[in-house]
Amino acid sequence: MMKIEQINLYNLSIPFIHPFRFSNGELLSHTCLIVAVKSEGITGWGECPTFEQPYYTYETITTAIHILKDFLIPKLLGKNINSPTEIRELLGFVRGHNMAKSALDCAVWDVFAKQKNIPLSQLLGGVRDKVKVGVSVSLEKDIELLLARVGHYVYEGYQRIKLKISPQWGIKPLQAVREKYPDLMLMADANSAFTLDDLPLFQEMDKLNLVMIEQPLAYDDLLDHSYLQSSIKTPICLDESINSVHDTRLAIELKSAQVINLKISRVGGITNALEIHDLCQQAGIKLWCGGMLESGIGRATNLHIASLPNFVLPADISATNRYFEEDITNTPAQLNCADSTIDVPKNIGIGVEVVEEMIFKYQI
Ligand code: OSB
Ligand code: MG
Repeated sequence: MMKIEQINLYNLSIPFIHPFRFSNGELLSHTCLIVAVKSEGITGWGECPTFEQPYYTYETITTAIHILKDFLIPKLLGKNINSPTEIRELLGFVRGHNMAKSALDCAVWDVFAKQKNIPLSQLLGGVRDKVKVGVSVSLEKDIELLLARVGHYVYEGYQRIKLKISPQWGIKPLQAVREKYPDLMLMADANSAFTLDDLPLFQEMDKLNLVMIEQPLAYDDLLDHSYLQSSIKTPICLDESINSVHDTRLAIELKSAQVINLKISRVGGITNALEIHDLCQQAGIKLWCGGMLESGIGRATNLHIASLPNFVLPADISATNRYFEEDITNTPAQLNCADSTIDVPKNIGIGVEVVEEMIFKYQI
């Protein structure tokens, strides 16, 4: 039982070490919203990792501030909550805006874990203390630069590499990396840049022994993905197309994918993520935890959910130094290079302490 006494909202912009390019745009810094939910001396933290532009989902920093300030936060202030699972219901009067909702949902889950004096992973039913991870490699100006970047990450110990792909480059980057690393766990993420007309390209990709092809077709499609999955043997993974439990049920029924990249923020919070997790486990759909280039707060939350049993493929959760010069928490995430894992934080709640000076340093 908790009373939501106060909610603080911060807008941060943390510069990336390298710009992050994908089929839809380029990001120079991680602009995000951080929420702090306060209850009886405990502070819970959550991150809304939407971009400034509607290039991934329709949400932007500006819409998220609007929805949080004018609708979601007023609904929660002063409320008594018996279980963190009540947040989804309470915020259900707003349609969509999953990333705005997710920040509050995660912060309340953090408060409950801290009240119970246990790590969030334990509250969620996690079964492992470290998580297999890989790295998502941004589009580069040419193949040589891409190979250098991939070489750097492989040298650091990442055992799974995800390449962003685009119509401009086609299959060439994948072929180049596959040629140099015949046994690497390699996968592609198209961020919806292709259509079914590109079937011949995907049939070529099918020969490269990829772990999966992520979101090849439209961001709101499930049907064409089903056709594509029936035409190639490489597993298709859905990212942008899965925003709810309902989307997940449709994808299972339509056989649109064999794998889902589950992001807490994209599905509107932990309660939805848990339900999707269980649904996929029953249906034989494999999961892995995706990333939104989060700060140390969102990344910590992701590590906890990725400790659940059906997260069976390497996560897009990389070490802090893959993104930023420094972490806004006291515990930068580090790669265990021997087995390409990152430890799930062991302390209570999200298990990392937010450094207040860092919040002010990066606040805009
Ligand atoms: O499509 O998975 C994606 C980052 C921002 C938006 C969308 C995606 C990504 C990534 C990066 O691939 C994953 C990460 O390292 O956080
Ligand atoms: Mg993706």
